[in-house]
Amino acid sequence: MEHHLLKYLREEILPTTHCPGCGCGQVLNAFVNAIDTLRIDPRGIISVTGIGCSSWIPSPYFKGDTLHTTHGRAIAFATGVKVIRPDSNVVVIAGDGDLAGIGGNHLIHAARRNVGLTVYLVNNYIYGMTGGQVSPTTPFGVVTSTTPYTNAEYPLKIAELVAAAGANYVARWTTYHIRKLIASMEEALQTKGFAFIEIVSQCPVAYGRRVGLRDGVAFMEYFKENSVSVRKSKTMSEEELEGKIVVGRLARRERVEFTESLRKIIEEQRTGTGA
Ligand SMILES: Cc1ncc(C[n+]2csc(CCOP(=O)(O)OP(=O)(O)O)c2C)c(N)n1
Repeated sequence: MEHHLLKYLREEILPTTHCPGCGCGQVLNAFVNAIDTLRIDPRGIISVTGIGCSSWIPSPYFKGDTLHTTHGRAIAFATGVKVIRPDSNVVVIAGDGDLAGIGGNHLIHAARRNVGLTVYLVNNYIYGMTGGQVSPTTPFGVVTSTTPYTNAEYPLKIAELVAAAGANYVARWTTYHIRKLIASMEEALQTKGFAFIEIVSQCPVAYGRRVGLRDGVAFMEYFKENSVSVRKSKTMSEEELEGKIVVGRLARRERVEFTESLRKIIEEQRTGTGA
């Protein structure tokens, strides 16, 4: 990390607990880069996390207020924070197990309501922290600790699902596309309404070793070779897209943000001008 960005971190507790080659450090680096470029005061950011390795990205390292909640419930807590503190930047960072698995229902409905949250879902295809169990984004046919004879389930296209649910901003990038990811994180932070980025990331320890990708470099090569842009994907058949990672922006809308609508209704009722 560039030296001037260390001011956003609690240096006294570095290095982080993440394993060598893990993508969580890249995501943290991209996050503070985006904040630095936008000149956002970290004291105005409230990060909310669930449970998992990726939930440790902001908590405890990022020097802002952090709410480290229970597994799967980050978005529910974050919605409460946004309702009470509508002017703060509420950022959720958590894993695919947390946000798409146990917390999947909260994710869909926060997108539908268009709650003003910035959500970075770190998709490492696995439950990393607990040792590599299958998750809703694990590819079909892969061996995990809970699918020793290969995974019989198809993975969820989580970014497409969030876009279909109605979020104002949706994108997908990998940790290989670090500059595009930073720019996208900036767009998400500036979005009024629900902003979501699926960040495809690497877990060499709990996932990679089972699929022949043993370190961070192997993952970078894999992400580079297997990503296709949203634009190109539109010219490809479903068979051609099999195993590909579609990267880019998937949605951008201007629907009214949830807590804004809520405050408007409250104000109308208070002044007797509402329905
Ligand atoms: C209610 C509940 N169920 C299960 C767990 C155990 N648990 C801790 S982290 C985790 C999954 C982590 O995977 P993910 O959310 O994808 O994050 P990662 O560690 O891969 O970044 C699980 C199942 C828990 N802490 N609480």
